[in-house]
Amino acid sequence: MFSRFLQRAPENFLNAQHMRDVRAGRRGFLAQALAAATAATATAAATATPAQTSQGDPAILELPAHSKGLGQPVAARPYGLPSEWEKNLQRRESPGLTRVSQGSVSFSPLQGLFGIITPNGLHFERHHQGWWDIDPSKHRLMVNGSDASLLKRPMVFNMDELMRLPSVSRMHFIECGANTGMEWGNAAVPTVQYTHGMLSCSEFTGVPLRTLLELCGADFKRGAFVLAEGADGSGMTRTIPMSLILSGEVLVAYGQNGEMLRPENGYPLRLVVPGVQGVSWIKYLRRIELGDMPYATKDETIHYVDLMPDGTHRQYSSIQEVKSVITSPSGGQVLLDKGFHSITGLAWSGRGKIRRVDVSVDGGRNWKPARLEGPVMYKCLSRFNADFVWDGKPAVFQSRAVDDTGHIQPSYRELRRVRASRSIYHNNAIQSWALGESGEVKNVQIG
Ligand SMILES: Nc1nc2c(c(=O)[nH]1)N[C@H]1C(S)=C(S)[C@@H](COP(=O)(O)O)O[C@H]1N2
Ligand SMILES: [Mo]
Repeated sequence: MFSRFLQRAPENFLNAQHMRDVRAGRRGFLAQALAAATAATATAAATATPAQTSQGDPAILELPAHSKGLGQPVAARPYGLPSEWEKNLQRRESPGLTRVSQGSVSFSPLQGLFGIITPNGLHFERHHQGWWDIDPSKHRLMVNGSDASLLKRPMVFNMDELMRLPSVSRMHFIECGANTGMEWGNAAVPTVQYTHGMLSCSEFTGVPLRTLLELCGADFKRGAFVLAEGADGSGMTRTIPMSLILSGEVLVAYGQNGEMLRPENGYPLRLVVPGVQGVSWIKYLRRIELGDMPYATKDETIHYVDLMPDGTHRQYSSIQEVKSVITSPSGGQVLLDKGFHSITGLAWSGRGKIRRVDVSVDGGRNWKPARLEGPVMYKCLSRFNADFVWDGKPAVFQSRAVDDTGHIQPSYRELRRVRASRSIYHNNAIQSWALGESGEVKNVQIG
């Protein structure tokens, strides 16, 4: 899988020269060894099926050490780790984004991930005041009412008590409201890891918040809002509307992809608020309060508001609208050669399921439906694929998603018409990647 390794090279925007070198070498090799296969490649290009193989490569005839010796014993590593050869696939901090790393972001390497699930070690991180590894035996969750008439039986749960309750497991994406926030004015960062990497998707396990509120005797009519509070020093507090909670989809979660949450992601307890921006997914969850009006906390008034073109601020715009991005080929990657390449990417909507994704290779003049790979789930990432045969000329890759409520992902022109260009949050515009004649792919903005 030579070319896949190249495409998954690390901060590949920094390594463009290396990739050019390897590609040049590969080209030379291909020229010699694959002369006979040229006809086959041309046919493949015409029928859009991959045909490049390492036919004629003498490496297949050599017996390497691992075919002759004794391998490693079982449980040499009691908790498994990725291959040594994959160690460049990392979440990365964007240098200079914040003054201290405790109040920063690490981005998921979307360019190197397959399918829809983010491995726990590569889930993006966003902390306002650093992360903690909290002793679960000491952690407590309090559920109370803003006054005694709203909630009859205030309770304090420990982790054992929570984990005895009936649980559900659901696959959902989480996207920080500031994802793609650096791109509002112009194309600013080189790779999909930095343009879209505040996005991850996991199977979360926990107790519906509704169940806990029922146990505590909540008045669901008057108690129209819930305040969720984290245990870290940032004093993260967010208002969650009861309409989301009543549906049963808001979870008090302890599980992530079959194991306990990672400390960076809120161990031992976090809120899961499907479809809503990441800031509402309170980590290190310590308190739930039932109230009868929105709380207008600091994280809803000073932060996480949208600057509108007329200078006013929009509050509580929490839904992550329909969005998609091509993860490969994407900024910083280099296409090895002309011929067949698979275009692949992710689509999601905070309103429901993805209905379709269209892909353009000419900057939005022509669109073709991509293949949506199943299962396509509610408020979850969906994987799409499309075929591309490169003729060696410049191209511009774009994807445009539509969700099952009929919302269509906007172009930059359409988005700026209603949101202008000086916002931070909720940029769901169509992403463009420009392919040059050299094979290098770059972040550009169109329209
Ligand atoms: N307690 C607490 N919860 C928090 C935060 C935080 O700093 N402290 N950050 C929020 C923000 S802005 C986001 S985008 C998500 C990020 O979740 P992750 O770090 O698991 O990716 O957590 C949210 N919940
Ligand atoms: Mo966030």
